[in-house]
Amino acid sequence: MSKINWETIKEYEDITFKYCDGVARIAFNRPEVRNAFRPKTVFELLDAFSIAEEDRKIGVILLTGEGPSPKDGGWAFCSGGDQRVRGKFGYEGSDKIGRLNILEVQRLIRFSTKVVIAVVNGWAVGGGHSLHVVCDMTIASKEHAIFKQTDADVASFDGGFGSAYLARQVGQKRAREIFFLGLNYSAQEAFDMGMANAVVPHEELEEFSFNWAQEILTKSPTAIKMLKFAFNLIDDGLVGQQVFAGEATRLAYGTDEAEEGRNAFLEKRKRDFDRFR
Ligand code: S0N
Repeated sequence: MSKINWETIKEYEDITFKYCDGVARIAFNRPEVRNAFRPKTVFELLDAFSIAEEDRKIGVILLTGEGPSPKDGGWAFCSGGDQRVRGKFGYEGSDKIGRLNILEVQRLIRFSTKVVIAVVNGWAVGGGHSLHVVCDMTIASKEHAIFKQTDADVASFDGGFGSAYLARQVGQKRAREIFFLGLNYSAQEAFDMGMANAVVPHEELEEFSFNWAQEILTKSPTAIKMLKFAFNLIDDGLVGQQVFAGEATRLAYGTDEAEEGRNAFLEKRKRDFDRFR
């Protein structure tokens, strides 16, 4: 039972979205299917992540799964795409349009100005495994976290962030093993491989993650954001450069030099940058 006084930010059907002291908690809420996602789940995630991104009170986002399953008591972070609604062209909602919109969630996490921590409270499988990979950090339940990449079992393949960043984290050979064999890995094995930051007794998982978030919140938000984008930059190519450069431009706007450029234009006078040389 969580000792944190979470308050609901917004009600959804497939996820929960809560807040406490600068921290947002977004959780899959389909424990009966090991927190598999369908298009509706993903639309709700996109909404919640967008709200969290715009909310200045929030500095850290915890991504986790509700549980245990009412059916059998099993725990899950996320078991990937809901195979029951997978059609010929992606995952289908009530409109019957095939989508793979979880990739948009991956991008929101990757390019979020907030730190996103995967709190892996159970199975992290398939597209759920990819989500933990794309998060900034991963904290795993000692008893219940199991990492497994089943994409190739179900003729699916995350050839993007879920495999490329994984290889950055655990090395090429290990990443290929994880995808090619689809074995189960414990929290400790994930930690030893470098894809989990901490292994924590299940009872303490949420409080531990919340405390890490609180520590991050004591740091300079600008420094944390610039560090996140600097870590991303080398792997994100021109998009990484664009994100980093955009933030650098915003910082530069704070200088007297930038004000001179803007004011000279607005005052219709000749700009004078001499004193900044
Ligand atoms: C998670 C597993 C290992 C848990 O096993 P366990 O504990 O034995 O439980 P089960 O009895 O198997 O499951 C309990 C109930 O939950 C249902 N269920 C579980 N997972 C799913 C699922 N993904 N979809 C639908 N239902 C699910 C079970 O059917 C069972 O229901 P009942 O009680 O009614 O029988 C085990 O369940 C397992 O292996 N699950 C499947 C994992 C899987 O293969 N997921 C899909 C992997 N692929 C993707 O996610 C790719 C999609 C994707 O997002 C993507 C695609 C392209 C590019 C990028 C990505 C990306 O990865 O993001």
